[in-house]
Amino acid sequence: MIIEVITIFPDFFDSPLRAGVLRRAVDAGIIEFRTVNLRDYTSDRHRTTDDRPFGGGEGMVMIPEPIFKAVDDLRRASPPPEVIMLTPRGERLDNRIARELANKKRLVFLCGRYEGIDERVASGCIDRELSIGDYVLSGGETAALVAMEVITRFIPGVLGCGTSAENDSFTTGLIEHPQYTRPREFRGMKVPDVLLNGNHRDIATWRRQQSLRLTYERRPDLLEKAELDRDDMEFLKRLGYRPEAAG
Ligand code: 6GU
Repeated sequence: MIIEVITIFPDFFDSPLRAGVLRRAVDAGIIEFRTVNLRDYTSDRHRTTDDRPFGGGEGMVMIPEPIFKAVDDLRRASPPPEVIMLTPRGERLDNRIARELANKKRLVFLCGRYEGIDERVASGCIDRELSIGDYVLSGGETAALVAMEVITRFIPGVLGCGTSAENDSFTTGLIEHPQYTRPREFRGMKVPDVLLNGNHRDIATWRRQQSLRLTYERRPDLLEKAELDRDDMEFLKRLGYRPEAAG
């Protein structure tokens, strides 16, 4: 997959791409990443990318011309990319969308500044608007990084053997069970016995129940969509879960 990011802060992406899952995906040749400096598509001496809003008001608005030029340029590629603008008013990014985007050959992310982008960009230039949550970032760059990481995790071969984003919390529909490692006792806090006795069925049952318990306590909304069997339901009922009343 080729990911191109249109931004006025290309340096922003340097260090995040030198670590973790994104770096591994780049090193393995699974993704190719390029930044596109929006200022390279400006046509005035000052390399202007924004201007004052018509109608007045606070803040500056990104002008359409450099954005259209940059996107036109990137759309000439084959296959043509899906062009996504990061903005708090977009559709909320989740695992379903990440999985869908992980199948694309090319993505272009357009990072806007929060104060605004000329509306003609949304109506005439891009394919889709995405948000990463109900809060405001001053620019789309951090959101683009989040999107890139989430999407990359769903590309086959990116996560190590045996692990995959398909087993993670929210993909299975439940919060993950707690994990422990050495030492067996730390500052008086002990690792649960069940994890130490080597009975794999007991361990699996314990983990499933811990997942259910954590999800019930912290994200009961997730239980409505999770795949639950009879044992799960019985366990949840003992905790006080009442399906009809949930939400
Ligand atoms: Cl995608 N952009 C900005 N600027 N703020 C956000 C966001 C995106 N998602 C949540 N807040």
